[in-house]
Amino acid sequence: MKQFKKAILCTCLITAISITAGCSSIRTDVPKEPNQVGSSQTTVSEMQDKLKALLPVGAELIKLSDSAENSGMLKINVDEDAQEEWIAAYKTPDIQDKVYVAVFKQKDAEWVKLLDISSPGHTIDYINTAKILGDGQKQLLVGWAIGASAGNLLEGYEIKDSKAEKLFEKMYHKLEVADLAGAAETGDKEELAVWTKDSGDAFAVDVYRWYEGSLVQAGDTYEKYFEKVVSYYKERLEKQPDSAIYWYYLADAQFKMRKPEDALKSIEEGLKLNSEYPGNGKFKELKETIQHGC
Ligand SMILES: [Ca+2]
Ligand SMILES: [Ca+2]
Repeated sequence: MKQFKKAILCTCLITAISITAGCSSIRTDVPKEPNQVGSSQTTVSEMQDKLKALLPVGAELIKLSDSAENSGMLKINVDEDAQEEWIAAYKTPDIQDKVYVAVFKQKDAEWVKLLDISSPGHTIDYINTAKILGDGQKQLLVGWAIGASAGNLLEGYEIKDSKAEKLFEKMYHKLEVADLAGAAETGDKEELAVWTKDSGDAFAVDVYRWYEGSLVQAGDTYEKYFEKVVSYYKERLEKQPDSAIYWYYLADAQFKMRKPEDALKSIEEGLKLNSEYPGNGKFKELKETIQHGC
């Protein structure tokens, strides 16, 4: 739990979380930058020069992770063929508060730019690939940091036949990307567990999966996934039992993991506090939802 807390508060730029059956574990999954690139033994430095030549004049590559050797480039497969593409993050000299991400693909001897997107925020929070569509390929995920309060904006892109198409946008404060098993999914789609900040370290949590053209709530993953959310709030309530917001989200998590009786008990604890926020009205709303869902 301590490890999870540390990780979820971590502001590492590139983090992926793998969840295995029966337990959860966390790993920082930074795609590797090889010392040598391709069969021609091109060095990373030479590769930087090649890609920079395709960027606007004066563009500077920016770091994609905290690792010292990070060069602002990632080698990662983002489309339907087995060959890896290069992703570069950069800034231009004229607009310093904007970040760009470009994807390059090698076609014959040439490198071509498939995608060049700019941030609505000032920096990058997350970048990786994941099996969102469940078609056997991985799609590109880019999380732009908007601000401490507003959080981050996640964008998903499908890159196919040398064309990039934006699939979705989703706001988040903390994000987990993992293949969460669920009864409604027979493929190997990865799900997005989205933690949205409410107040302090209290988050509204939900899990989403791609289904028929959009991200939808993956309710079939709740029973297993929300075990960790329940633990998260129970741990905080041990130290701060008079926090109504923790009781509220504990009840929400218990309901989602199909423990309505536990959820109703948590609501009663929350109601006793007569808190200004989230207020008894919110507790009663949740109670009604639970009673209708029972
Ligand atoms: Ca590829
Ligand atoms: Ca899944």
